[in-house]
Amino acid sequence: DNAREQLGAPMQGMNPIKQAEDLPINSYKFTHKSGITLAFPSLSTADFQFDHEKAAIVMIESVTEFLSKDENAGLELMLVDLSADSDMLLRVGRIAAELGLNEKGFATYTGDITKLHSIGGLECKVIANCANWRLKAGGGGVNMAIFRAAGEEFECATKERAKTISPGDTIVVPVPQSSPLFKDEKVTHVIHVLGPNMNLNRPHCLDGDYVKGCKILRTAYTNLFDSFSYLTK
Ligand code: AR6
Repeated sequence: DNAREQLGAPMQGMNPIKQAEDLPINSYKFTHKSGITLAFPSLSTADFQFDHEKAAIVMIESVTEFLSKDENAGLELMLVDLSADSDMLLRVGRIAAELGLNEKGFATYTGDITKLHSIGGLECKVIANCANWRLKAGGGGVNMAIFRAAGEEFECATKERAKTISPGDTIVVPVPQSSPLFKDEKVTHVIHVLGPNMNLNRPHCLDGDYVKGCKILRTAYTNLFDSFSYLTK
């Protein structure tokens, strides 16, 4: 609960609105001001090899549903990816712009999710991680970057919470105040999420079953956004 209090009321400078000329070409700024932002990567679309078109639709539907609920007023969701050429950023950015989601609290951002404050000048207190089922450090992608940036104390904090995670589930871990992720990046919570896996070389492979896959992806996004919302209450 202490950790929840850290989120508290919106802080000044929290809204990641940037000047138009600073924005990477495929970033869309929030067009309303509020305060508390979840930064999240596109679940399952790199190492887990999920189809991008299907993933974009599920993400947009989940984002739309979340932002339409009164109880989530003032909360913002920001999709982050490393490269301005990211296929998912471009797809999702395009659909979001068409649907006017940027006025409702959705944005995309190009950059490293572990350096949003030090490099991006943003303050996203909650970030999401594309975890593996053993909640282990390393592996690659966002998981490796977050565990590396957060240090040993965060690895211990994760282990204390849970040993494994099931597809579609989330595990919320408060970031220890001694962690560089807390000190340098102002991140107070990491939400581990396990998305659906279509990679034959990884556990829980769905072997191309996109009926199950889309259902699990939908559940993963819903659980992620609900965990974020819960933290802010
Ligand atoms: N900052 C922002 N976005 C990133 C970063 C970063 N530092 N690194 C990668 N991305 P992935 P998955 C983007 O592979 O497909 C791991 O090995 C990336 O471009 O991290 O769910 C775990 O241990 C892509 O758009 O997640 C799991 O076993 C998105 O993040 C497995 O990968 C997700 O890519 C999970 O695979």
